[in-house]
Amino acid sequence: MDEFEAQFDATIAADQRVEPRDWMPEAYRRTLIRQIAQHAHSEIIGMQPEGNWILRAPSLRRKSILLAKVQDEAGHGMYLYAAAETLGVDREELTEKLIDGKQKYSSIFNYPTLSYADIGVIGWLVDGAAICNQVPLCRCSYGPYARAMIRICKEESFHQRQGYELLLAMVNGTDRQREMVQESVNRFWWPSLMMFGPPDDDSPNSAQSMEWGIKRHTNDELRQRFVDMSVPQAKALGVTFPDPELVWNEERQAHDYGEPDWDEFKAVIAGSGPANAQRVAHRRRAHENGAWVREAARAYAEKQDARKAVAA
Ligand code: BYC
Repeated sequence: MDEFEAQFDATIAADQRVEPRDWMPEAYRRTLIRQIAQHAHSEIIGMQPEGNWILRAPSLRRKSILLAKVQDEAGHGMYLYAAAETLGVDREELTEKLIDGKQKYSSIFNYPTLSYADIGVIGWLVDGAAICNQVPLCRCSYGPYARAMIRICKEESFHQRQGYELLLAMVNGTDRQREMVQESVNRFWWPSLMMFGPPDDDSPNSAQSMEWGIKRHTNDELRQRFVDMSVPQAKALGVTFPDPELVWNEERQAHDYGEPDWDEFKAVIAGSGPANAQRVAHRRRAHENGAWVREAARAYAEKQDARKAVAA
């Protein structure tokens, strides 16, 4: 075992990729399963708040953009479940854990979408935060996760642009449309900052995940990057963030900003957010309604196997 462990340590030290065939410490495998499963669940649950507006999109153009985006999120979930399966877990098992409330998904999707401006703000801020967090994951030490992230990040960039483009159209519209954008930004700013996870001194997993090359930056580093990136974009849109402490710090060459409400964050990830129960119940219903598809696929695969066995 020592020889295997030395090989694993050398792979990490040389910044090379660990592949499914390689030996890996059990805790490394468990951490990856936890993070990749949560990430996959987030993509799938993340379809709900935006899917809520597909039938009410204001034009055919907006509807086709939104449909494409929501379908992309389903695809991201599939790449990620496939990456998790290379670690020896089954997609079915992960889905069961999600709908039984035993595995988490991103806090952000427990907030409701109340207006069409939310579609733009989710694209701009939520996908923007996702890109900040996920681009470094393209260099994650586990090969299948890193490769899935490359494709996901390309699509997330399109998602972010479509959100910003929608907001540009709205802020160049009527006063009422500008108010809708500002109202939505007010609701989504703090939850977007929470997407990066708890502050570094309250993040139990960061140090080990960074040692293993799973995470490349701390939660606070990425949150800071996101704040600095978003401020000029808000200025260009003519909106403000609901944070009186947000100010440029010349010495740090970065923005100072206020503290998110970490009690709210803890309540949301513990299942008491505004939409947790609804999100999980909807996912459970969709899973149950899809049972016949899984049964049919299994029956078809069995029939194919039986035919092959007869032919052999
Ligand atoms: N929400 O030690 P920490 C998307 C949990 S999808 C819920 O810092 P870690 C998109 C954390 O899991 C966005 N839980 O953890 C889709 C841990 O609990 P457990 C999803 C959170 O793992 C559709 C505990 O708090 N992105 O972009 O080192 C439409 C302590 O935290 C959250 C990903 O999943 C949270 N926000 O760091 C549009 C990215 N934050 O597991 C967009 C991949 C923390 O010990 N994941 N927790 O019970 C990551 O990069 C890391 O897992 C995190 C957390 C930075 C999120």
